[in-house]
Amino acid sequence: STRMTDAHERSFIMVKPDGVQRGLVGEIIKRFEQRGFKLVAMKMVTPQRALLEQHYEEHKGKKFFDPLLSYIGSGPVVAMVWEGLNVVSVGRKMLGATDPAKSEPGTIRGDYAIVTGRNIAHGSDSDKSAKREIDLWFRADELANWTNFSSKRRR
Ligand code: RTP
Ligand code: MG
Repeated sequence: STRMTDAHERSFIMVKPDGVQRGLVGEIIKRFEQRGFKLVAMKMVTPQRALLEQHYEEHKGKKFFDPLLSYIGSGPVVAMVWEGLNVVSVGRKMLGATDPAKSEPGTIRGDYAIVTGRNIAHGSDSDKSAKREIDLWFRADELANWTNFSSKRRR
């Protein structure tokens, strides 16, 4: 839901191949954990072209589409789902601007990247995109349910 009070809002966050190769997986996970978000799913996978065509369908026909798919499909990515209040918009702020030249220092791209074509990580740009992307990358039974965890702990 897009309500500002949805503590169970989810976002699809992906460490791209350059982020994986540069050893930034732990750093990115650490930032989301420390901010207070909960990890609900994670896997390392080299994505097939068909999946990437769907994932980036909004960019089909643009000049950077083919280079983008080659880049993301070039090696393993770490696909994750993070949960928490406003995780979509806060996650985008944590990533920084698409073009690292415009990303503020302190953001992931602002601290670790210099070019748009190698910008370390992806984050869903809306609640609707998040739901679509999570459905593309994960089966329902791959998502942890934190509500169940906390009720188990109380018992
Ligand atoms: P992302 O989807 O990966 O989180 O990035 P974003 O929302 O910040 O940017 P978006 O406009 O969705 O673009 C997706 C990815 O395509 C590559 N790109 N290259 N050469 C270019 O002009 C260009 N524009 C975009 C980037 O890797 C960007 O993250
Ligand atoms: Mg995008």
